[in-house]
Amino acid sequence: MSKGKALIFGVTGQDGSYLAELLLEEGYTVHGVRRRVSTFNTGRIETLIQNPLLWEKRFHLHYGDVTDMSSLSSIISVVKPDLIFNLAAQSHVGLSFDLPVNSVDIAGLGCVRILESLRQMQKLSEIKFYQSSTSELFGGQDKLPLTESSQFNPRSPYALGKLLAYWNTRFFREAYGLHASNGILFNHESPRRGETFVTRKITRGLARIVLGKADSLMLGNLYAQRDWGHAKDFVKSMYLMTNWDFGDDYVVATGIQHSVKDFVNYALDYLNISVSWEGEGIEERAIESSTGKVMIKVDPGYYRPLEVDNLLGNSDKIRKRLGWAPSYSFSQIVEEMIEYDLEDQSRRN
Ligand code: NAP
Ligand code: G4F
Repeated sequence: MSKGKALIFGVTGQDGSYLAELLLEEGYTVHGVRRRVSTFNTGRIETLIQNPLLWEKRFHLHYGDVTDMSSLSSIISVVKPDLIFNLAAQSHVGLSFDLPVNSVDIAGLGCVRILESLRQMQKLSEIKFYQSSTSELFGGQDKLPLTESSQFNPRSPYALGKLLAYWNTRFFREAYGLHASNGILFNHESPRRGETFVTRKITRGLARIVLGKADSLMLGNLYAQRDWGHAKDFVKSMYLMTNWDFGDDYVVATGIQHSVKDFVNYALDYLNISVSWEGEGIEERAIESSTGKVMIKVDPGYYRPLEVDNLLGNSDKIRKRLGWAPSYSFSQIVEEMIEYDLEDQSRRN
């Protein structure tokens, strides 16, 4: 028997796909919202669609968009969910500087539209709501490590949109008694990470170089520091939040920090590639020791108008109260992503 119905906005993304798998394992019927686009966007949930025991039995998809309130009301009234997870966003921080209105609309007003649809439909007492908030809210300016009470200092249109969603989620909890939680998620990665985020760009780019499909890899700020975990661990935290007695806000982080350059060096070591780093700033590059070729270069085109230099989280609250803990180490994440990209790239022409 189904444990209940979960509705996921952003089901086609990295986290949405892992969350759908987790909820199905936990016994839920899962409904996901996908956008109508001109290319396939269901690659990450293809195994669920192809599974005859799940597809349109315990796993369903609906066309919708968080910028279109009428689609949200109609999906919610058809599905009648017990749990709603809002993971929908234009989630690329760098791109949000070029698409500020769209990024704020999806990340910020998207959450307002979902919760306002629930309020108008008088569904607030029947539903538990989860919002994917972000460590980008902190902007890397406060004392580290960052906790639920650290100061917010958003430094991108993406973070500005997420700030609205964060406060709107709290507002619905406090004003209307909704069981609503914010996961203040630090960076999390996996082989399903979008190809333009830095970790996947590195593992995919190096795999292509190893296979002779590319000569070099161009990166931006090598010295940004992030607290990187695995997406599979992070989606567990979302489920735990909706299962607790009341909604609340939680930092979700590993508590371990690495720079972009550390990530590159770790990946190179794993691939047995020896390089020497030379130059500084936009002249910095990694030269392959055996060939003398430039393998990695800095391209200032990837610099952002405002950077978040330093993110490190303290997740004591969720660890103590909900028993959450990361299970993947940094090295396991890098290795899994490299192995995936080596195999994936060798399959492609
Ligand atoms: P992702 O791979 O970029 O997935 C984003 C999802 O949102 C995709 O399913 C995307 O659909 C969907 N989406 C975009 N615009 C939409 C719209 N207008 N209406 C409905 N759906 C829309 O991101 P992720 O890494 O899985 O992250 C999930 C959420 O957590 C995001 O909100 C992100 O901002 C937040 N977050 C992520 C991290 C991280 O490190 N991964 C950390 C903190 C917070 P398409 O597939 O059609 O594009
Ligand atoms: O991988 P990134 O693009 O992730 P970023 O900006 O930290 O954002 C991710 O994590 C947030 C949580 O903290 C999420 F809310 C957000 O949705 C997203 O999932 O960049 C990481 C760092 C940045 O400092 C960036 O400037 O890597 C630096 N970087 C250096 N070279 C690069 C590159 N980033 C990208 N995307 N591409 C580069 O070539």
